[in-house]
Amino acid sequence: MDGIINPHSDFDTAKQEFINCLKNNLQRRLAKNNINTNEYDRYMALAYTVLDHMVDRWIETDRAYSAVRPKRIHYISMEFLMGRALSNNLISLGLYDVAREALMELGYDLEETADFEKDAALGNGGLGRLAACFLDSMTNLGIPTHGYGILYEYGMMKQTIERDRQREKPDVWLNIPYPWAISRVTETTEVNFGGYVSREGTDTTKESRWHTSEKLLAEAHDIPVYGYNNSNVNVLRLWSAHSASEFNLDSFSEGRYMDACQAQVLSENVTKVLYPNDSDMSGKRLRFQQEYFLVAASLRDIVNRFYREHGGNWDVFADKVGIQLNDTHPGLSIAELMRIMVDEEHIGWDKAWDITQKVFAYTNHTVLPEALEEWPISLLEELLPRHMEIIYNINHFFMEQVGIKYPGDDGKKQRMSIINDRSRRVRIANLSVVGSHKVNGVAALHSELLKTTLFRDFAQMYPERFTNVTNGVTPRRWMFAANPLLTELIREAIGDGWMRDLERLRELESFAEDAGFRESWTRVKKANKERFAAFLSRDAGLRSDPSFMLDVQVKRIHFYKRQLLFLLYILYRYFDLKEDPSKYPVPRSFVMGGKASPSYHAAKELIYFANRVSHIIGSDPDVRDRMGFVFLPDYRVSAAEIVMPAADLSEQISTAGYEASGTGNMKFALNGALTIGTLDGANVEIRDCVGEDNIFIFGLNDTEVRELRPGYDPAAFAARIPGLQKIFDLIRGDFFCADNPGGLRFFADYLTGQDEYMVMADFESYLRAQNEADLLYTRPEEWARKSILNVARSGYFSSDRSIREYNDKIWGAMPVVVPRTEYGKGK
Ligand code: 26Q
Repeated sequence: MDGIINPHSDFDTAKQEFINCLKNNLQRRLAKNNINTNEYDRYMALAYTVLDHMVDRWIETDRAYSAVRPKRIHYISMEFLMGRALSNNLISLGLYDVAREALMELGYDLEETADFEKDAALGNGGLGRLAACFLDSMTNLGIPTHGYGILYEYGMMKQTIERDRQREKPDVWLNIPYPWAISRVTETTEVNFGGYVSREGTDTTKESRWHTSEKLLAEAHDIPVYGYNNSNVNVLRLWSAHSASEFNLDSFSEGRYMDACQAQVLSENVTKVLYPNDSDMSGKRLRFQQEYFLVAASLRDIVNRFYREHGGNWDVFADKVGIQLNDTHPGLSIAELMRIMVDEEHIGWDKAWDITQKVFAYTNHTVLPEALEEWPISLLEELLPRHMEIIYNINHFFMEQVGIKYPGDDGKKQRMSIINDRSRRVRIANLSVVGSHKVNGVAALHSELLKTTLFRDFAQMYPERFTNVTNGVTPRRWMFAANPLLTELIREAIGDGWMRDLERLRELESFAEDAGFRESWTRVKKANKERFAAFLSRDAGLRSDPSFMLDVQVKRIHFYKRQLLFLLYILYRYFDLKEDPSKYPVPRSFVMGGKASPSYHAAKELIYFANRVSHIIGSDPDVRDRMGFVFLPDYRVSAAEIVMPAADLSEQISTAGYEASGTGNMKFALNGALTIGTLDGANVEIRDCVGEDNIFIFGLNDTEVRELRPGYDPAAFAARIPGLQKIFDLIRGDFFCADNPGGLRFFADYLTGQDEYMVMADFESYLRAQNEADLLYTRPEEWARKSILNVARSGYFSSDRSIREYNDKIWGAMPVVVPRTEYGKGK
């Protein structure tokens, strides 16, 4: 094709070739001949140009995989929080510099052009972003991988702040064509619901026929994921729902045209919108349909590919197919694979069950019992009658095993049963544990807690099934793309070996002692704070002073994450400063950001509280040069990419025992922020890696939290801290909401009454840690030294390491090398 860069071109030739390709795309795909018209055309022409450079690698990968017929790993997830694609793809292709200079020659800025892209926000938060990082790492390790998810028409809702409250707006992200997905209309699969089951005889473990009553079509949309370290390309296949009614010709012959059209509309509802991560499952029938829709389409696709590659030889299925369940959301996969094998492939129950257990593995992301999925038996009977039978059978055989191992222990049976007899619901977590050969938590502490709390009985019965794989984040997005200045500085110091093996960041350690290097380090941080301040002003009309220490808490709003602790500290500091402006040695800019689930009332009130506090502090000239506080609206992947490189201090302050891992904590650390945090989730491992002198740890640990809980008296803790009483009085006296009497009283009452997440118990210790942070920041050289050591010692938190562990402990897949067909790697 015209303008494709010849891999042997030198930089200037490559640039000219890139410009030609861009102009060609502008003309032929967009029917424009002038790049100056508008940013949409510019962005699309650029995206098409990038795609033109990617397709050869994609095809070459397919060829290499087909030749090897390797074990393939399938990552099924209701969420993939991909964010933007353009810059990352340019980096993976080694064309970032070429593209930047090509655009520059045409008079445009690459960063600005890339800013036009909307985030693909097909996820709520940590779990969804982890899936995206994992696809990136699986590709970079050469593991033949397929991601499976849903192409929601509306992703994570947009958050605006109106009169200080969160308002949710639909995320209309497909109103312009999404260039990074290729629709594969020939890969459409059917998904069925409803009806009844028949068989010869009465044994439900035998081959049966499911007479379905409702048929949907799942259309495939493929998003390629490109390796940076290699030439591999793996695909994220997202399904969208469509009606199959055009096949129901009889309804037309009866003249029911409008009925058929209505069926069309109803079918498409299934993939209309991403559900928020609240734990109330009632009335979530559509969510259940989404989950089965993903499961059925993906399993069909996996089996089809297996047929193409291995015929119908089910003896090798478990050697060739691994399926990772991202939480219990795709847990119905276990029943679906059994159904396919028993009913369609004529494989007997026992052999089918053996294969199923070898294929599946399940990752748990929370110990909060209220977040466990339980679906009413009546819902399964109505929508998935055959699956309900299969689940009863799985449970029957499993209960037999439990009975053999623990004779007479009915409590055990009740707790471990897949069927909750009292609520008449199916426990998807128990199904997922029983149907998998491995179950993992996402950080060391979390995996231990799974074994002693949530899955205690299971861990006793099957100790070898439980394992840990600590989360990680992809350095391609979270360092190279998000923090080009730091990346360049590190390259100048230690070369680029670390960019393929993040543990080699350790080579930076000695530079912590180099005064000149520390100065450059601090300059980069300052520049990133300026970039953040510019973003904040452009995006939200808010101000943050880049000369202040930047202290950030960004994550979903949830009481266990304790945004209240942060907010209370901000208030405490504010009133202290009003009394004595010299009390704190360091001026600080506090940033809070995150979305509350639309039905999580208290979390939304917290956002209101934060915004009220932010206005009061922001409009007070007494403290203006000592502190600032803003609530960053619409926190999302692309905002994270700006704020994380800018942060000095990373707030990771959940009640110990509640945050499964956290991944923001890792992103901050890799970008040189110091962590102030509790011994929760992966914070424990961050402390182990960076060393306790280089992190501010405070608060109760998980054991102490458990021990303190009976008889916990938050008011007694509050009374110990002078200054807090005044804050509670002001809250109760409507100081922060004069126009809204009683509007914030809940928070004062909650903190001194229920305080479920023990904010008060940790407050004093948090104050001490915050003071330590101030003190250290008064010695910029020391701060920089610790910041450098944090980065140098955080290579462990690359998701490449996580994926290597998944492969060693769970999958056992062989990487496949794809021959290079690519273009030169930049300058
Ligand atoms: C369930 C049923 C119905 C509707 C929605 C949901 C649902 C959706 C999303 C429940 C939970 C989630 C998301 C959970 C999540 O993001 N957990 C986080 O996972 C991260 C990656 O492992 C961890 O780092 C975080 O600690 C954990 O909170």
